[in-house]
Amino acid sequence: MNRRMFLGYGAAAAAIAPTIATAQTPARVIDLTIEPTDVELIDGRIVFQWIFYGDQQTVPRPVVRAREGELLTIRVRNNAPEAHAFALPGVPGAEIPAIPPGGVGMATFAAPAGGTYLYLDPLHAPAHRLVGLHGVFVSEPAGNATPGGAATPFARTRLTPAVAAVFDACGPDAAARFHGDPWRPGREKIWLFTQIDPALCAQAELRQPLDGARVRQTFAPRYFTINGLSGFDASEDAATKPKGYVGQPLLLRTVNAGMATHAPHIHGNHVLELSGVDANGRQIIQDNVIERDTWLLRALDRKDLLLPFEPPQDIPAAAWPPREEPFPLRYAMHCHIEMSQTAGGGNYPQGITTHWELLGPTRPTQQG
Ligand SMILES: [Cu+2]
Repeated sequence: MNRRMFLGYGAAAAAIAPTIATAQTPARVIDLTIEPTDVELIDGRIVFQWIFYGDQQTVPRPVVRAREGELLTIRVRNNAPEAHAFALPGVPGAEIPAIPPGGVGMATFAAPAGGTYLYLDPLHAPAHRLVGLHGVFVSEPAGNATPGGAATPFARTRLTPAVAAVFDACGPDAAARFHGDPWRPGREKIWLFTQIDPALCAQAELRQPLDGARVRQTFAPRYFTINGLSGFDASEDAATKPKGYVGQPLLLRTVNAGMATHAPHIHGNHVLELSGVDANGRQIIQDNVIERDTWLLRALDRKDLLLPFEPPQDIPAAAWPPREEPFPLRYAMHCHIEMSQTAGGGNYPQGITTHWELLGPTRPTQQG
């Protein structure tokens, strides 16, 4: 396929294409730019990072969205003074091996099965992605309904009976396990976790050679971020904090771009673990869905979970809805790997933490 045939500009984080691409449809072009950037951390410290920017070069780490099967050309401009690369692990053909300083690289591929993916710079792995070059890619599924007719974030051909049953259990039926609305596409939050080692960032800024094996041994994270933020900044970030009424299930797309393991832990509701990845980065849809209050996110893990927005199970039915505690009820999410709660080696709780909010016991549609 001649890549130079594909003309036209797309926006990163753009709306979903209205049609599924065919061989006759030109690829939609998504532009990303790699820029050296100074980033201010939660305690005021400035570190050097490389960042992928999207549309107009203003949006850092843009969420790239596509429709399953859609033909895409990712076009990456490298504005840094050293070579970079691009990859979407688990997606065949989604790779640009090397982009020279000032150069542009392209890869054309079909958007993968519905689900959550991580794009990154694979050079000197894990060095370049740990200095900041990573972001989330979301594929919206084609033909995603369960046999019972419920929408899901996964390809219908990959759905397992267990995951289909979760989405079939969300709905207006009085007997539904998660009584309320069905899950709706777009009702989601992305939680992109990573870690920052200022010493590694300084090496990158000074253009010292980065050796992946050595970085793996010496990486000493001192800052921990969710969607690029830490502590108070993350806990009040609208793009990070799930909000809704009882009966409004929400998808959590959780991704670990770093090297340290995380164990996100959530109060108020259990989450249902729907998907993960195998050792080669290929998507796994769970065939046994487990309710969790804590889930494991190893390096490069991608897990989709459903936050059901049900009445908290610890509250007896006779005491629900609460009469003395006013809504919204706020619940914490914090990582159970304790170092990730700190910043700069000890500043607690300025690491990976956020909140979610239960706005009320019934949805506004029911309140008339
Ligand atoms: Cu806790």
